[in-house]
Amino acid sequence: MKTAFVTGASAGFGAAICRQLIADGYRVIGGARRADKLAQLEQELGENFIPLTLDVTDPASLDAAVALIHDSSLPIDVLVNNAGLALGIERAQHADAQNWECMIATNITGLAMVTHKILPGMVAANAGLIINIGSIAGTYPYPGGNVYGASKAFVKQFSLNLRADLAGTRVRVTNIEPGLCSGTEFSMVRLGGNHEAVAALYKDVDAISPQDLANTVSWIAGQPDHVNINSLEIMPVAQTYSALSVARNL
Ligand code: NDP
Ligand code: 8X3
Repeated sequence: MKTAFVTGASAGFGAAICRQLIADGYRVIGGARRADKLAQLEQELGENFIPLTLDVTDPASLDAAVALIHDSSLPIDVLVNNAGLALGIERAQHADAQNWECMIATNITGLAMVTHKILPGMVAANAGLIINIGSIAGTYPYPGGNVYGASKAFVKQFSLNLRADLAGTRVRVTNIEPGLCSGTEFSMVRLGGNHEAVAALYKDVDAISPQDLANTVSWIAGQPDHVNINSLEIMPVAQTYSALSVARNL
């Protein structure tokens, strides 16, 4: 049985990915800070779900989690670097510095350090797949995207650079770049629990669902060993590009 390690398993995409990978026949180690949410998922998914309390921004927590994984003698076949968040939608000049620090610590440092811990085992086994959850925000700028979008641009380039470093190995790396998705806690976290603003964001929009994203992960993980999906951008049909803005009489 193959083992997957999914970060950010307690909600949203991460929980849906855990459900899907278990349905696909994987044993899944699910990491997140909220142990109660992970315990609920364990109740639902049974013995093939292994909950792991983990704060990717805390080196001691990460060390302890990786020690548990090593002690369990479960080689990680698939790592899904999903834990991440956006905080705030203010323009840069009005943004909260602590929000920026938290996004950098989680989306950049956390993702890089989880990878740093897991990658050597994959290279030693000459097998494995890392799926990073980036965002369209790493490609397309928008007002208020500032550090969040930049953190996802890091994920995009880090994924490509990993591919370069892994030349000559059979370890695979994919960056998934989703657009607007409903049914997760993402916007509630970003907008500080403002239910009205969250409802307005998703009003009358057929957005991507966590299951759509889990299906995408499942498809990537199901590719033959010689196939690497470098990147995959996925938006709802309802979302598309718009013209650049022009300010007049500046
Ligand atoms: P959710 O808020 O629903 O889930 C985020 C998950 O990350 C939670 O399980 C949370 O668990 C976990 N997490 C946050 N901080 C940490 C941390 N320090 N250590 C460990 N786990 C952490 O959001 P989504 O499911 O929507 O987002 C998942 C990923 O997808 C993120 O990287 C996000 O940027 C990306 N994304 C989301 C889109 C969307 O529209 N929803 C679109 C594009 C990308 P806990 O709080 O228990 O630690
Ligand atoms: C989440 C998608 O467009 O809200 O990463 O930044 S977006």
